[in-house]
Amino acid sequence: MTPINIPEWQSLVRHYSDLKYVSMREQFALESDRVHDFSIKSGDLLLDYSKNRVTRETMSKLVALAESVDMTDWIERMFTGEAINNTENRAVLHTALRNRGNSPVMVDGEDVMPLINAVLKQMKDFCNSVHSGQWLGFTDKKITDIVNIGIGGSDLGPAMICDALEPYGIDGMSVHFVSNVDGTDLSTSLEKLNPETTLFVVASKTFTTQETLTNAESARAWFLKAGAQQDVAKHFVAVSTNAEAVAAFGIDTANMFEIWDWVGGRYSLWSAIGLPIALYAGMDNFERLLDGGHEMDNHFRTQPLAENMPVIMGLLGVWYINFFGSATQAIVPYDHSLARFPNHMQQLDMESNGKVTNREGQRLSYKTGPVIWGTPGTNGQHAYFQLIHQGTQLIPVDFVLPVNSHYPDLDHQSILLANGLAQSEALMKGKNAEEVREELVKEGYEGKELEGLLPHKVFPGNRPSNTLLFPKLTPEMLGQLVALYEHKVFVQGTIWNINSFDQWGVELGKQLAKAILPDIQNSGKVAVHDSSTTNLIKLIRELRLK
Ligand code: G6Q
Repeated sequence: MTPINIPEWQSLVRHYSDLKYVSMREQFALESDRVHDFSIKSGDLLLDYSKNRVTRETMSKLVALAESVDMTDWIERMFTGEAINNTENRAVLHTALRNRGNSPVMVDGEDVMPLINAVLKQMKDFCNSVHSGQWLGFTDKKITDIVNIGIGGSDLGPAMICDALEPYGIDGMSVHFVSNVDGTDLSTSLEKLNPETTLFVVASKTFTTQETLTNAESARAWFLKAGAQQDVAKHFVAVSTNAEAVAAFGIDTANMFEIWDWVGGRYSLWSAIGLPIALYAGMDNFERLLDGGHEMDNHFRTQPLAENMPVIMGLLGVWYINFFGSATQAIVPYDHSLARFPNHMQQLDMESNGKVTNREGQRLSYKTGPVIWGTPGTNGQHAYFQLIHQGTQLIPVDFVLPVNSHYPDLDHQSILLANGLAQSEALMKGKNAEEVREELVKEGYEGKELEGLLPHKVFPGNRPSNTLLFPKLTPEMLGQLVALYEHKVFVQGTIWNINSFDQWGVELGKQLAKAILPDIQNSGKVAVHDSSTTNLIKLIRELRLK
């Protein structure tokens, strides 16, 4: 299936040529109910998508496109455990991990809910024993520091959530994330820690990832400078699908938390990969996160496409990427604790939809996933917002705005919110030449000086954004937000007819480094590479101090 050939896509092509010069500013002036028509609520979460380059006709054409690719059917196929990850012949069931209704979800004739519930129970018991002090370190001291060793999907999601749940952190418990094989990451984390009170969670779905195993081995060597071999069991637990490799590493499989091949790495924070979250913020709060994810799942599965938040966000993205030619999408949370939210979204989206081949294996002739990036507001305003306002590229922005702060004593929230709203308003409206002239005259400019400055102060406007507004960043809300973006990515993958759930590009990186490692470590003949790589290997050998 090639979406660009279907009549609904072609109809959007024609519609785009009519609409590309329509100004949102004028639309707002003419349409008093624009906000009402272009917003969706799911629980306490509001999506205002009125500041987009769309009309009612655009939205109905986009929804018709979603219908033409059988979106509702695809959603159901995912939720019911069909092997929609066709290149790996796997189901895609992150939604089952947060299926709080506990209705059966079948994979190959087996209901996976009992498996999921058993691991949740294991996590709960483990967290209780760590928090109550029943589980003690080798010198009978309470655990105070959790170190998660993992990378990619086994790091970014839980790290982002732990940052965001900082106000919910259990007293006396700290969490650290070590992912990079650069020794700096592990060394600087361990520097501050006491082996007697540190618990390592080695998180790897495959338990073969070079970076994670290297860091885990070095962490164990660090631990063994203080403790003995038999003490390792009290300080190392694992999360994996691979019990054999966990045992071979020396971790007691009784202290292993199972995940399954139908959980993709970047979708795994809801599984035992979320153990550091539960250890840091408590199992209750981890379950509240699952509740939020489940609420968004219910919305996604039951709402009509035209009132379905992930569907609408996904379609708007397609509109900009494939019709306006946008290459990137900014996600800007106006909440400092969401600093790593754009990073997680970057992996989620770019690893899922960074594809050039359709489900049937044919090369695509249209664009797929955008570059996802962003940092918290207001910091971004003093950096890259210049390009979003006045640059030559169209960059849609998602503004993520919690109304209330977890730190209300400092009366900063109104300023923060005012900034977020001001940016989206300015991007939409821009500032035309007359307005700039009026301003400059008021400031005392005239003549040549005024005319010279004027064009530089004009803002084209008509730059799209979504606003996601909610009362406060609770665990439930965080769950809703992450699930919203997960489903948005799936919606786009479905429109583009790609498999959003494999990641051969990541696998390639894992293979390539292993092939070059012997050339870096050994002094013998360098294997055959391109001349640039061979020369760089030789230089590295010369420059290395040991
Ligand atoms: C995620 C990717 C990738 C993966 C890491 C870590 O979807 O597959 O980021 O999570 O490569 O893999 P392991 O968990 O197997 O160590």
